[in-house]
Amino acid sequence: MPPAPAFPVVLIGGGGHALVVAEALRAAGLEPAGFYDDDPLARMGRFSSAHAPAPRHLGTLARIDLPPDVRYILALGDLPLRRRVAATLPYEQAVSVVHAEAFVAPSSRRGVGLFIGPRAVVHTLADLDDHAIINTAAVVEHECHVGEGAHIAPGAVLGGNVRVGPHALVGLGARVLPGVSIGARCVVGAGCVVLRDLPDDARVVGVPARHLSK
Ligand code: JB2
Repeated sequence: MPPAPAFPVVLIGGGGHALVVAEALRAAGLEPAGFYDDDPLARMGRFSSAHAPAPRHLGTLARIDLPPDVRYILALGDLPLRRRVAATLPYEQAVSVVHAEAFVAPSSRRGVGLFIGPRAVVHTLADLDDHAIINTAAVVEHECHVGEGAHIAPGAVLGGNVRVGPHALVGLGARVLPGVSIGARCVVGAGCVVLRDLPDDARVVGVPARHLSK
């Protein structure tokens, strides 16, 4: 289990993704210090346990007021929203949350503000840019590059040397063959198998992947 950070961590978001991030924090022995969400009744408010009350609602996403000794993690799943909110927050206060049961190769390079979920694998010399999400049981094989704010969804697999552009989504259970490049902001549908490079903003579905018309 990684050592618990020595400062309070707040969650930016209070929905389903925030629940998963909060669970990973607890697995590392740290209680979330609160959450920001436009909805004060967001689901995070129900995340109590026998040992800890539910995290407190601290304010809306438009008014995030972080004291200098507090760290945050983006805990919103919506990629455009994450990007907008990240631009308003102090970079130096972002913290990564890595589930205690993830495998993260020591040789990998990791930016800040990452979420790496349970059973995820980040393999040899993989390179993760800031605020990427490597979700539950996703596999990022050797020497992959995952761009800023990109999301590798639960169960998705990137073969060796895959490149995923910034703010792209590789959907649930998708497969990307070794050496393939996925452009910025692409959306790869659930279960898709990507055999060839995708340009920026492509949206693909199916096996093998085919482009959706605009
Ligand atoms: O403009 C907004 C917005 N403003 C505040 N758009 C959206 N989509 N959400 C907004 N929110 C807040 O984000 C909502 O008040 C709500 O609390 C939260 C979204 O919660 P939800 O559970 O719908 O989604 P999520 O982003 O936490 O998780 C999604 O992405 C994850 C990666 C879900 O699809 C999860 O199933 C998924 N694992």
